[in-house]
Amino acid sequence: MLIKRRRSWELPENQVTPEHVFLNRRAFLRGSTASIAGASALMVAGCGETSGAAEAAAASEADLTAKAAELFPYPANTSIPVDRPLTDEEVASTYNNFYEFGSHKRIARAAEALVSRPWRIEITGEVEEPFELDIDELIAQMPLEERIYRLRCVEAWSMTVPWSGFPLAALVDLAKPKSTARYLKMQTFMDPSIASGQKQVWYPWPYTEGLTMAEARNELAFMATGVYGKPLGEQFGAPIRLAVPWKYGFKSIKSIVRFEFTGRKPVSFWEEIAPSEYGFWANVNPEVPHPRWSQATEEVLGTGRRVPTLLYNGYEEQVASLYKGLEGQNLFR
Ligand SMILES: Nc1nc2c(c(=O)[nH]1)N[C@H]1C(S)=C(S)[C@@H](COP(=O)(O)O)O[C@H]1N2
Ligand SMILES: [Mo]
Repeated sequence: MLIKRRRSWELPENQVTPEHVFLNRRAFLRGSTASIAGASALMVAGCGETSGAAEAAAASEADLTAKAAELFPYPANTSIPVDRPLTDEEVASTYNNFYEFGSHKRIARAAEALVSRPWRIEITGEVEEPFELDIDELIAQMPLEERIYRLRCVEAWSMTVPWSGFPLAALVDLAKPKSTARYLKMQTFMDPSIASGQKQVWYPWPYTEGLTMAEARNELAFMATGVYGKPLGEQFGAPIRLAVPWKYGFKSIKSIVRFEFTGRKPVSFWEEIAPSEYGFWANVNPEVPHPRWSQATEEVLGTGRRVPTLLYNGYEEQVASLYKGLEGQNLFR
């Protein structure tokens, strides 16, 4: 058991070298595509200006991402045990929920339209002083580490991935919330010109999620800036997404631009769409079925197997104390 556990932690480190090669190649490919587009735009003289700007933006995204990649691998935090093998990177990278780019799982290609660097982040609301900063300025100040987490989607599938990032508690400390802050509300970017899903006006864009301050400070609440030993691909929610593994996957909001500390409980995206099916807490519990299906088991992506789902997705020891005294609330949807 222990040996198996160690192995699953060590795996991503072993994979790091080839992944760096892959990343550099990807950055190179992007850069060169941009230059080809730029060059042909120059030949069609007259409308060079906007194309030139697009070229500069694409080049700087590739350069900034390559620069961010130099910080990898982040040191492994092996204190949180995981008893499942990692999901194959190819599987996890091609089966994603990211409604901004479509209401199906094959959004990876479409999500590449997202320009994930440079990326501004706003920290606002009930804090000593609201401020904005760049994603890489933020990363430079944070205690970086890699953790392997399980993710259980409310649709009853799961995966196990190595996130790189930092504890959300460190961002909370940087923000200096006032005592009036009771919740942390987070929001995804809003740009229907690149995210065609956001043209579907019946959805309450931008995607919004929230945690209590105690949840946000829990040791498991993690901000991921990378996965599989390199910066997040767009489909995973580049350049920064939440990972709260004891809750259903929809709480783990992607591509965050705004952190707002507030006295009022935020209404999240899925809660607003279907309050009888999705709530604020959304803690994993195999004994509380979704109104339309059982949550007792889950399909482990890439294995073709179903396994029993665990209370708090197996993280009861770390999080159960957060919910003492709240038993009357809808903690499990
Ligand atoms: N902005 C945004 N964040 C999101 C979603 C989304 O559609 N938009 N989907 C959520 C859901 S339902 C799940 S299961 C996870 C999936 O994360 P993954 O694609 O990295 O596996 O992202 C969550 N975060
Ligand atoms: Mo999900």
